[in-house]
This record gives sequence, structure tokens and C-alpha cells, in this order.
Amino acid sequence: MKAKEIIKNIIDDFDRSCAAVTSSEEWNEVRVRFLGKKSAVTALMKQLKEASPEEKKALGKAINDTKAYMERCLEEKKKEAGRDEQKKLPDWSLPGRGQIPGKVHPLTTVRCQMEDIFIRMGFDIKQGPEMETAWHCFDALNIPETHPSRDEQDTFYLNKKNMVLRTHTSPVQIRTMLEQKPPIYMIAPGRVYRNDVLDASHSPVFHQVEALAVDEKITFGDLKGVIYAFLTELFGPQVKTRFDNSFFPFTEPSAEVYMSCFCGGKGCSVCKGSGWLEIGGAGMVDPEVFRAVNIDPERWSGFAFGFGLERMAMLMYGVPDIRYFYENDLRMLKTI
Ligand code: 2NM
Repeated sequence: MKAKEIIKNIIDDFDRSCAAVTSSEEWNEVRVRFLGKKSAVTALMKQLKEASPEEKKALGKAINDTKAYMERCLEEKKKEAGRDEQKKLPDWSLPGRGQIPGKVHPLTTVRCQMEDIFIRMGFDIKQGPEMETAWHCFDALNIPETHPSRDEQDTFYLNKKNMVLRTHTSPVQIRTMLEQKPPIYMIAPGRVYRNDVLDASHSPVFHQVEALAVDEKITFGDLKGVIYAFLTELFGPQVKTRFDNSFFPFTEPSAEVYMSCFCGGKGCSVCKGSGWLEIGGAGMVDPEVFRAVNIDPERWSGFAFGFGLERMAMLMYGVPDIRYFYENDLRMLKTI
């Protein structure tokens, strides 16, 4: 076989082998096979010694050109492989995956807003036990032994005698009045329990925010003024308040508290056309309550009121069902 033909075969073989390279190991195999000591090109170089001077010149050039060609091809292939390998690396410039940050629960948000307003009006925030004596929860609040709220249908009684899960946060007011001398300005936000139906507006566990002010010459006008100030701070200056007569064993007189609806009083589905929303109860502390905690009702007077935290949050955010607050459904938690 003539040298020219041999070289052509070598180049054809090299081209096929080089094109098939997919890894750095294969690339190195091809390099050794075609340019190493035992390669066909090296063998041709050895034959060169036996060639005539004219042949030597032509064949030498052909061999060198072939080696140079193969080196170029291999270099090119190496760069190509480098580019491919770079493509496999992560693209650090891509934006990160979306993170869902944690969020404050809507009930906590509303409670903190309410606490903030009362703190600015000079009220302290007080807490007390959720397991209460029947005395703190009922007797001291002038709730008689026969009152329906003391029925097992409404109150969770604990195994220990005369212990209950508190049905309102008023026992915190009782404890505060037993511990502190007036003047007292305090609120008691907290969890309360009722052995009640469970539906869209009732839960056996819910939260109240109750307020108490005890001082000399506290009047019903003070009560109305504080509630008005509180509601306009919470909802805005357009809010109107209305008080309707009511009855609680622990206040006299007692009132139901209404605020103007978010529809502006025109009437909508939330206020059922009335333009008013019932949001809580209030009244002047009954002298019997003062006597139970050794405060002289001849010298001191006071007002108290209470709101349901869930009801407030439902009105503020348009939540149609109280149970949504406890299910931890992200669709609910994300939107508020
Ligand atoms: C309400 C409504 C009216 C209230 C009364 C007292 C206390 F301890 F001072 F007598 N604490 N909370 C009260 C009065 C609570 O919630 C609807």
C-alpha cells in the first residue's frame, strides 16, 4: 500500500474516532492511539528512514501535516467538551426558588392591634389561668348558682371540685382587683372555653378581650368615650357607635355595643340590612362585684366591656366561618 493511501486511511479512522469522543477518558484514548509511541503515524515515521531522499521530503511533510491536523482536531474537541461540561454546571445566576415566609396568625395580628390601642390609652395587659375556680369565674362576678351559664351544658367542669375552664376572661379582672388597689385600668385578652355548639360562628375554644377601668367618679360616659376612641382607632374615624340596653349579672346598667357596618350604614349582607354590627357587651361594674373583691362601691366606680377576638377578626377580614382560624389552611393564612 502506498504511503499516501495509508495516511488517508489513518485520517479517516481518526476522524471517525474523534467524532465519537464523549468523555475526557475517550479523548485521551484517541490521542494515545493516533499520536502516541505505538501509533500508526509513529510507525510511518520509522519507515521514513528507508525512503529515497525525494520520497522522504514529500512523506515527511505529509506525516507532519497529519500530526498537526490531528492535534488541531483534538484541541478543538477538548474545548467542545469543556463547553459541554460547563453547561452541566448549575446556573448560579438563576433566581432562587420562591420561599414562603412565616406569617403572624390573623388572630394575633388583631389582638396586637387592640392591645396597642389600649396601651396608648393607659391600660395594662393582664393574664390569668385558663383553669379557674368557680368562685373567680362565677361567684365573684355575681353569677348565681342557678344561672344557666353555670350549667354543664355551657361550662366545662374539671375533675377537681369547683374548678372550671374559664368561660370568659372576667376572672382575670377579679384577680387584678384582689391584687391591686384602684385606680385600675386593664385589659385581659385570652382564650376562653364554652361547652357549646360548633358552627360557623361558635367554637368551644375562642378568645376574648375584656377591659376594666376602676377609679373615682367613672361614669357611663367614660365607658362610651373609651369604646368610641378604641373603635375609631381600630377601624377609622367614620365609625359610629350605638348602645342598646342589656343585662349581665356583673354590670348595672348593662349594654350591648354596636358599631356602624363597613357598608357605611346603607345595609349589606354582613349587617343583614341593618347598617349595625353587634360587637360586644359592656356596663358599669355591679356593686356586688366590688364587694366580692373588697373594693368600696361608695368610693369607687368602674366600667367593663368585652369583645370576641374571632368576631372582630371575621368582620375585619371578611372571614365567613370561625373554624377557618383553627384549621391552619395556607389558603386562609396566606390571604390575610
Ligand atoms: C363583658 C360585658 C360586660 C366584664 C365585667 C367584668 C368585671 F370583672 F369587672 F366585673 N369584667 N368583664 C364584662 C362586662 C364583660 O363581656 C361581654
